[in-house]
Amino acid sequence: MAIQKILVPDMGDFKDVEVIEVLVKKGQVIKKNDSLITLESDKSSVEVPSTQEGKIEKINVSVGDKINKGDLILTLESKQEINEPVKEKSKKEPVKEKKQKEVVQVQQQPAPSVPTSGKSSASPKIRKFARELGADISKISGTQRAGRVSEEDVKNFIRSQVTVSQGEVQKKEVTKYVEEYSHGEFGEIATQDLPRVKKLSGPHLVRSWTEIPHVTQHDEIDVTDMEQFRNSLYDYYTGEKIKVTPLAFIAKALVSALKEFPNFNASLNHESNKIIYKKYFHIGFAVDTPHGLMVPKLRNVDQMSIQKIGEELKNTSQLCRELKIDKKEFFGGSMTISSLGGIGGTHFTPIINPPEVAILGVGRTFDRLVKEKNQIVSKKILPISLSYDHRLIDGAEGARFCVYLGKCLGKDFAFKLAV
Ligand code: CAO
Repeated sequence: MAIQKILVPDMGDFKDVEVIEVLVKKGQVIKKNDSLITLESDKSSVEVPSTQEGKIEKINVSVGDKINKGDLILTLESKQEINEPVKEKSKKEPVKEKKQKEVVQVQQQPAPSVPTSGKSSASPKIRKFARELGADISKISGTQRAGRVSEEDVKNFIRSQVTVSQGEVQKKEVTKYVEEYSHGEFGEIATQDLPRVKKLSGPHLVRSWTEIPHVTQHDEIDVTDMEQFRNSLYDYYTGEKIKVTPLAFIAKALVSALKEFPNFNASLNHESNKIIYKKYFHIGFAVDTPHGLMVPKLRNVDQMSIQKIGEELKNTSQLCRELKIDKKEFFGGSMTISSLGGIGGTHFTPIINPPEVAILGVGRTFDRLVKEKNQIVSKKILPISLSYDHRLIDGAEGARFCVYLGKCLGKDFAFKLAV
C-alpha cells in the first residue's frame, strides 16, 4: 500500500482559482479519472480528475480555498507502488505546496483539468444558476458554440425533468438521495405520512421554484396613521369596536397597486408568448391550516369595504381549516398575500403561486423611534417582501410597486384606499 498525492495540474492561465465543490469524501474509493474537485475562475470552471485509483486518506482542500498548480488536493492509499512514497503530515497541508519531489506523481502523470465533467462547459454564472436549481450541469447538453451550456439550456433541462400536467408533476428521472446513515442510527425517530395537502402543494411549489426566476424586494412601510385609524373603528349603530386585522387594509391597498401596475395582475402564456391581463381583482391569501398551506381567493376585492374584506378573510380561512372550501376557490387569482404578521418575523422570500406572477409577503408590524421635526416619535413599521416573476416584471417596476403600496398604506392611505 502506498500513499500517493494528487496535486493540482497545470491549468494554463488559472491562478488562485477558487474551489467551489469538493466532489469526494475521505475514505471513498475512487477510480482513475473520477472528478475530485471543481475549480471556478472568472473565465470558466474546470473539474480536476484523479490520476490514480485508491482510497482517499485525506482531503487537503475545502470549498472556498484559492489554489494553484502543484497544490495538494488529497492523499490516496493506493495498491499501486510509486517511485516516491509520500510522508504523512498531521496538520492540514497548506495549499501552497510546490516541492519538486512531491509533485512527481502529477508531473509524471499530470492530472488533466477538464471543462466541467468533460461533457459540459459553462460560465460560472450558468453553473451557479444550475446548482441553485439542483441541476447537474454535466447532464446538460449545451447548444452554444463548442457545446457551451446557456441559461436557456439549463431551463430546458429542468423543464424536461419536470412535466406538469393537470396540476400534477411527474418526475421523469427520479434522483434518489441515499443517506449514508439512516436517521434511526442516531436516536429514536418517528415516521408518518406527509399530509395530503402538502403532497398536492409540493409539486406546485417545485414548479414555481424551478421555473420562475424570482426576485424578492424587501421594504418597510410607515403604517402609523393606518394603525391609528384601524384601532379607532367602532360600529356606528352598536358602538362596539370593529376588529379588522391589518391584512384587510393591505388587501385593499394591493388592489389599488394592481390597478396602477397591471403587470402584477397578469399571467404569462409561454406557448403563445402572450401576457394575459386580468380585469378582475381576486386576491389570494395564504392560510395556515392543520392540514397544510392553502391559498383561497377573495373575489372582487375592489368592490368590498375594508370591513367586508375582514369578514371574508375570517370566513374563508375558517372554511379552509374545516376542509369545507370549494376546490375552484384555489384558482383564478390576481396576486397572493402571504401574511405572517399574526405570528411574527419581518422579511422572508415568498414563493410565487403560478400562474400568478407576484406575491406579497407581510411580516409583523413593529415600533421604531424616529426623529421628526426635531422630536423623537414612535412609528409603526410594516415589513413587506414582494416576490415577482422577473420574466415579466423588471426591478424598477418592482421597486415602484413597493413605493406605491407604501403610499397606499402610509400617509395617503385614507385617500388611496377609498378609490
Ligand atoms: N402586524 C401586527 N399584528 C398583526 C399583523 C401585522 N402585520 N397581522 C395580523 N396581526 C394581528 C392581528 O391584528 C390579530 O391581532 P388580535 O389578536 O389582537 O386581533 C393577530 O395578529 C392574529 O391575526 P390573524 O393571523 O388571525 O389574522 P390575519 O387576518 O392577519 O391573517 C390568515 C389571517 C388566514 C392569513 C392567518 O391566520 C394565517 O393563516 N397566516 C399564515 C399565513 C402563512 O402561513 N403564510 C406563509 C405561507 S408560505 O408557507
